[in-house]
Amino acid sequence: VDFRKLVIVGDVGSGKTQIIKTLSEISPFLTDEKSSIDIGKQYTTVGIDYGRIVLGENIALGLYGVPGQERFSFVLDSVRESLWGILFLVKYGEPINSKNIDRLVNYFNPLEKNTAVVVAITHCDADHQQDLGDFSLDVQNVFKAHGLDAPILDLDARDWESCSLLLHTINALNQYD
Ligand SMILES: Nc1nc2c(ncn2[C@@H]2O[C@H](COP(=O)(O)OP(=O)(O)OP(=O)(O)O)[C@@H](O)[C@H]2O)c(=O)[nH]1
Ligand SMILES: [Mg+2]
Repeated sequence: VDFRKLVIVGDVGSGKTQIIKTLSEISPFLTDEKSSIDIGKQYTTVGIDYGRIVLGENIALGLYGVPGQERFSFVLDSVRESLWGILFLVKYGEPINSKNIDRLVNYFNPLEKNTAVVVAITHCDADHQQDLGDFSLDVQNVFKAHGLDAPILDLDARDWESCSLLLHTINALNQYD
């Protein structure tokens, strides 16, 4: 069986754990714990969340959700290599954490390793002062500064179709490079 790895990174509360809950065909291994510091929600990922789906005959995809809080970033070392793709989640309505994006891009180095990168904007269902289109352009520019021309999609991490479309986008990137 061909086993591929998708790593899901991004801000606290952006929906990394939720995507795994939505997509995984096995009951996911989740590492949510009550956060000891105030991050605006009760539970946060402290290890690697894991889910798995079948992509095709003899192809399995492992979904790895890493913690959004930087203090847990040492766990990234176990999901750094041989990636099928990196999914960056950005939460609409919050200031873009470009420092964190920079840190992750430098860490995974997708340009050099030719790893597919897709960016998804979550929480688009809520209204915010900044127009969603403008927000997306700002996000795009953060990646462009790294020479990455990554597709940017709107995503509802709770919605299976929305998450599936995203996988198709990553699949397409892997076929045409
Ligand atoms: N309305 C809405 N809620 C969402 C969306 N994506 C995720 N959520 C919800 O936002 C909350 C936080 O999502 P999580 O998946 O726990 O966030 P996370 O990225 O894993 O956060 P950390 O593990 O703390 O880094 C959950 O209640 C999700 O169901 C979205 O697109 N729209
Ligand atoms: Mg989480």
